[in-house]
Amino acid sequence: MKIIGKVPRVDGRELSYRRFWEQFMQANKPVLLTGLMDSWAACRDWVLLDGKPNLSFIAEHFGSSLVQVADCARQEFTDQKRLEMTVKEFVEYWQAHHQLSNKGHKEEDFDSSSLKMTQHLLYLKDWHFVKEYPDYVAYETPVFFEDDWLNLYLDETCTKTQQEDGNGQSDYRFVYMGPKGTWTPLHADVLRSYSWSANICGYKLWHLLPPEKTSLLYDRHKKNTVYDIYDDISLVQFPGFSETGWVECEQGANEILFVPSGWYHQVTNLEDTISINHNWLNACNLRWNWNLLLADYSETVESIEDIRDIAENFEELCQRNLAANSGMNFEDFFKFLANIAGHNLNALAHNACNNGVFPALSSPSSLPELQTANEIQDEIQNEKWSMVWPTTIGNRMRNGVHDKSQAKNRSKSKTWDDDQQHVFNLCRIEEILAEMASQEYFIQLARSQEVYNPLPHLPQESLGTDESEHVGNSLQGLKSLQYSLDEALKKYTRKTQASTTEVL
Ligand SMILES: O=C(O)CCC(=O)C(=O)O
Repeated sequence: MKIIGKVPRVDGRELSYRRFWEQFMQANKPVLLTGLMDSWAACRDWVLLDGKPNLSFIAEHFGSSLVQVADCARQEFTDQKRLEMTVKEFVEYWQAHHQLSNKGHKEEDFDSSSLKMTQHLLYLKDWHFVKEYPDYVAYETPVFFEDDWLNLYLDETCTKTQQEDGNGQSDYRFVYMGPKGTWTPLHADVLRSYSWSANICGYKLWHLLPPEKTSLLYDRHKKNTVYDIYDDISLVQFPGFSETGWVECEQGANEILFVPSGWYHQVTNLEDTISINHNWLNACNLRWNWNLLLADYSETVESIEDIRDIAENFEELCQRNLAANSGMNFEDFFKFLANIAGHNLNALAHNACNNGVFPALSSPSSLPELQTANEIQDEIQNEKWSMVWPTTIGNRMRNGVHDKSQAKNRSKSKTWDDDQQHVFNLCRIEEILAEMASQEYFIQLARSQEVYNPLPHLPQESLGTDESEHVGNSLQGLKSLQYSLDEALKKYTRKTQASTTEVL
């Protein structure tokens, strides 16, 4: 395997949010951050003095949790075979595994229970620890990873019933733990999200491939990617693999790896290891998510093209398959965007009140009036707000270019003032909404006049009357939201341009 570079190691205490944003998050490059975990309870409670996992603590406090465990010795389709067990059972397996390794036995020698039997190598994965133990604050998300729309949205919308029924993902915050030798096969992250992975104890070896090289991983039928990069890969089956060049990362305890969108990676625990990881989306990688959905959608349509004429509702069937295969369909994505857009509009209004720029709204008691998108939109359109928009950044915001004079001295906090960040977010959301509105799925939904209103509070009057006779609620929602964003952005840009002219 050819190694073409190492992931840079940066002291997180010396890194500004702005530099992280520019050099890693927006640039989509990996980085290993140190010095950010000193105060975490997990680093204190889950680790023994010799740096090994404190398995007794884990079994005693969290033993009854039911978790997913991957058997690293068994492939099942494109992943490892999954089992379900309690944390207590997993810890028992791990302790027995230690005994075997210490005695120099081979696993085949041991067969007293099914779990301790031959050639199992078990790795606890995807444990929704924060959801399960909200009162035990094991760690704090570092500021660099706080702009997380995915978990924000799921925390707000995923009901307890959905969680209990196992319908949909409850959140994307996980704990992983496993003995030396456990590993995760080659993959790019779900929804093409970013991930961060923090080692509480142990040691991981990562190999990462830049996204522009992804095509080299596919088999000759362009269907599947390589499963295990350390295998003896057949060049007949995977003709591009020999040309791959990998970025390597050796991650020790108390180090956090930022994994950018679309980078395929394979991970091996070189020691007994516990880690915490989150997947997340924001304005910088939203496009990755949308492009993946579009690609997966095309694939779905192609795969069932032969039943198009006999299917009762072909488009709906495609969307159902898309949700099952990709974890999200167009409607889910739309609801997600609408929710986040609402947050950003709401925050713009909120900040303006708090800044006291607009005294009539500065008393906290007036804030609840601004809680619906409709009300916010009315406010945003009001001339009174012309004083609100920040004065330093103009159209450059649309390209995500920072004003170099901003936030020089704020090493820990976010770079932009919040309003600039919100406008940037809204620009990115708007671009994608415009593309969504042209998708057959939304057009068809609109024509079918189905009662579907993901955003009952969105303004309806912004639509042309002719059009609104023909379209259903879904498209109305989409258009209304786009209209709100357009107005907000126009206002922002107008004011910014005016003040730039004044300065000149
Ligand atoms: O730690 C592992 O085994 C896998 C983690 C991973 O793939 C990720 O955080 O994206």
